[in-house]
Amino acid sequence: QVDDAEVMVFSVPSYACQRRTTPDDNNSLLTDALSLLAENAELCDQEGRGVAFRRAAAVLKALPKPVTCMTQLRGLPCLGGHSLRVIKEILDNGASSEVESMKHCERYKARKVLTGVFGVGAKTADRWIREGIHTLHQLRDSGHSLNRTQKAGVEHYDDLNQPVSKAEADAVEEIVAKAVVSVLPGAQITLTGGFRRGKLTGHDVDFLITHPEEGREEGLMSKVVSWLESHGFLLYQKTTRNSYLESKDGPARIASNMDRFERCFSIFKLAKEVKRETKQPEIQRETGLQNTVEGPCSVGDHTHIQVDDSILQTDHTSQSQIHADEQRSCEDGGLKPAGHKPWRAVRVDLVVSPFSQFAFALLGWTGSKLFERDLRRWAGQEKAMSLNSHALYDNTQKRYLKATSEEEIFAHLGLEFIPPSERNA
Ligand code: 8DG
Ligand code: MN
Ligand code: MN
Repeated sequence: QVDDAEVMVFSVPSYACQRRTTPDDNNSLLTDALSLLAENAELCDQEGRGVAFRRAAAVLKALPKPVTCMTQLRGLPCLGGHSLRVIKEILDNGASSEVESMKHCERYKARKVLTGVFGVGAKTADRWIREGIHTLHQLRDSGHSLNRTQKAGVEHYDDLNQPVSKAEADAVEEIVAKAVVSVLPGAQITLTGGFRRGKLTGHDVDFLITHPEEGREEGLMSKVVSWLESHGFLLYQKTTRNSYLESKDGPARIASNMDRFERCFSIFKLAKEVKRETKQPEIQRETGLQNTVEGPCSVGDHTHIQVDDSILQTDHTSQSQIHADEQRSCEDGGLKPAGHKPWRAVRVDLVVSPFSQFAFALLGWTGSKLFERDLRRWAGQEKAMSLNSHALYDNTQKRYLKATSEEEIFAHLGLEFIPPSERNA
């Protein structure tokens, strides 16, 4: 028994953007349980409950030491009665009965499998579940017609549900960098999302693309996508156009969550890391690209294409190979073991921002989602400002506040600067 007087009582500020949260977690037993409850609420389309559990998990994630007793949590923000009950049960018994029974619930498992398909959200999953569809096999046999995104999601289901490593993110970055400088010299790419925050794995790889001369970035996305497509790197892509400039919404609407950058949701065909043999030609070792990135297919006859000062290996049969794969997958619903293919599918998000909005875009696309949510809530509730990935508007002064760096945005908001690696709320 620990005496109350000796117990370390934690204290954390209530907005996630006021806290430093590294990728490590001293309380993963507790935060995993609360995250599962959050996930379940989100799968049930109960966003409010989901956010409440996410907030509770984030508070525990920010603690410098493992929680050992409830007394330590006195006065902590964002811990509601439900979350506290779950925490207490885990501290007492090592597990939460609610979480354990949820994990074994058929409906939960079905929701997880179905929303695990890229392009399937909570509503679609629930519609299918009401029809008795709980598995991918049942989905295939149901005869439902899937849209293009969902077809890709089913086809690459296993790959897309396997975490992306940092090494794979780096390999994707080299490909995207090559594409970007090839179609527009001087353009810049920045890794955003979880990998910018120092996470070791992710569900996708996120990039922000810009050019230091305002306006030069216009039309960039379609060129980048064409380059990637012609080099056989894309299994799927969906590009949406910028609509910010065309909008007449004005400042009143800028707090909206969706931003209007030109963006591309894609699935990359990434060569698996292959053990290098000594017979590698000198020139390939010097390029730097060769060691981590191979052409989409590393077997068969290679064609070498000169791009800038580097060489990319591209197998020109790759496109027909993709079509052959697709056909096979259409027949078996993408549910067959993939076998020994030399590549794997990786989700990649690309966003293009004009240079003048770059700092806001970078801040907005670095996350975490809860950190972003609280930045905007802080801006609105504490500072009478509206923040989004394009701009910061001061509702009192009735003007936009300019910024060319994340540091300036934090300063405008009256917040201490939190570096990306400490935004893992
Ligand atoms: P993970 O992929 O490693 O699992 O985590 P992540 O990188 O933090 O999550 P993400 O889902 O890839 O999202 C990265 C950031 O992008 C996150 O801060 C939220 C942000 N984001 C979207 N969609 C949109 C959007 O439509 N507008 C804006 N402004 N941001 C968005 O995911
Ligand atoms: Mn991400
Ligand atoms: Mn993403």
